[in-house]
Amino acid sequence: MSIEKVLIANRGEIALRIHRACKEMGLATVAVHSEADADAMAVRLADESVCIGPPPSSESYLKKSRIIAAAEITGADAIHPGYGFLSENAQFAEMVEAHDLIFIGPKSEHIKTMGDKIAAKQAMIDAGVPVVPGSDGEVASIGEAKKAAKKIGYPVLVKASAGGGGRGMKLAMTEKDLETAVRTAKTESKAAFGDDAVYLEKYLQKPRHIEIQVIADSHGNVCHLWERDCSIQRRHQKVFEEAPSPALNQAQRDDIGAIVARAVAKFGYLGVGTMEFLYEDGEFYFIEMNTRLQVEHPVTEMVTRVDLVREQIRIAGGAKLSFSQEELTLVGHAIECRINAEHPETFMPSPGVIEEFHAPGGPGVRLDSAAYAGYRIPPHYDSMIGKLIVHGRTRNECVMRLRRALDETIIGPIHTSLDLHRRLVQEQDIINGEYDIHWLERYLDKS
Ligand code: MV4
Repeated sequence: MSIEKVLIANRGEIALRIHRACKEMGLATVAVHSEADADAMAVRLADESVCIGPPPSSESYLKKSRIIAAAEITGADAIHPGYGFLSENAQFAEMVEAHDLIFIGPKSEHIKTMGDKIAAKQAMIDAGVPVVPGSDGEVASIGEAKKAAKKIGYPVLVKASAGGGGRGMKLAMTEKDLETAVRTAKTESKAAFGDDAVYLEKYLQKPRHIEIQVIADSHGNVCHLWERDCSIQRRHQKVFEEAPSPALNQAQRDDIGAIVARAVAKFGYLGVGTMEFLYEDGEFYFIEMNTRLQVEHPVTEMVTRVDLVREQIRIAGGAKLSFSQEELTLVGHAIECRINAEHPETFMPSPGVIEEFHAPGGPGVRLDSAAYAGYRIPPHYDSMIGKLIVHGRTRNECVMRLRRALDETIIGPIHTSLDLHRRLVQEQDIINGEYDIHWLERYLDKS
């Protein structure tokens, strides 16, 4: 079961992140890439690379059989899916295992359960996790929906069971809106996911998005690595993430962490995962679980000094976690800014050539990016070109360091979100850590 060569089934900064973990473990790497990514940094650095198809991800990074063929041709033992693409595709995880390769991720049955949001919520209720008050599973008819909503109390959110990440949600302020909300949610969900199952939840008006990082090995060891606060987002795209959450005290974070770790152990989960909660008025409400490594994993790495990608690979190879819950400590504060190649006003992708590139450095600064001077950003993929992560002993030190690091960073002449971040770190609410999930959209509306 030992892993010697890892195929990286992803692109951009996360492909490089996985390559770095592999190299530090003495493992060989295989980069797969589309025709648009031939000059990617991960392709250049990997021991071997395989072109798996034309630029559209549907023809390359999403082509299961081509990726598996690339692993077989190069003699890779394991496949790391990164995030996005095939990372939460239970069928791909199954296919990988069926070809005697190791999928660096959870068991396919757990990917499947968590992909079904109704099943995920039920599993977490059974494991003792607090959830948002809602319907008892699916609402199959308007009549059922009305009955459930009356019990829950308006406003209610209609959510698609096959959705997640904000896709396929409809708000009903009063009973008058409910029929339309349920019908459109069902129609849209059927069209997008081929499944029209929906459920209801009480709509929380001003929560924070707080997620708990967990990790479990195949020997029954489960740890939580506390939380990340990801409330600063626009249209369900996170912009700025931090750990620990400025809204919680140590007793609160230890309590919710323990609840989550116990639930994950009961569920029999393997690998890294994130439980997403809404947090309002001192209470946590589970909404979804992500069964992948997340974009914002570095903030947790900075405050716990755990290499999550290294642990993922160790776990997949059958090793025990390299730490126990008691050995873990939270040190200082970390903030991540996502750097997107996008227009500052319209937020439309703004690809092109990066001519000038200067990475920030110095104490407590980490830049996870696969970009370089001369790099052409292909127009076919997500606009995120990197992440700036800063650590400080206190939140204030972290914010001051972040300002300084943002001022050092040069990426041009393309448009990026760096200017937005430079403005955000001057805002009193951000400095004070006083925000909810609607803060950024309100801020952008008035500025
Ligand atoms: C909610 C909610 C309010 N009440 N559920 C959006 C993404 C998906 N993961 C769940 N989402 C929400 N679910 C209830 N019962 C508000 C949101 C929501 C949100 C959640 C987290 C981060 C940003 C958000 C932005 C808008 C709405």
